Amino acid sequence: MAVYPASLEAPHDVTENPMSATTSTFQVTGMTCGHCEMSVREEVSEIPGVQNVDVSHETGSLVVSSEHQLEDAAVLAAVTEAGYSATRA
Ligand SMILES: [Cu+2]
Repeated sequence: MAVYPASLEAPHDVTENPMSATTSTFQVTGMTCGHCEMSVREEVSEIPGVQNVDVSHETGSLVVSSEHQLEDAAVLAAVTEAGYSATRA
């Protein structure tokens, strides 16, 4: 499990439903077009357990659906790998 600084709000607005995928939302900075979205989607899709990636360069939102709770660090690292930076939304 990831450890969060005490100064941050609890990171989960995750809907815990055992019958459906877990969804995590992140805020990505630096994306300017559809190609940026594609880069982020490709990298994040490679994380084991990821089922769906929704990303918008207009809002900077990144919504990751997965079969189990992902490590935030894995998603943030994938976004960094794509060339952008993200924070947990
Ligand atoms: Cu772009």
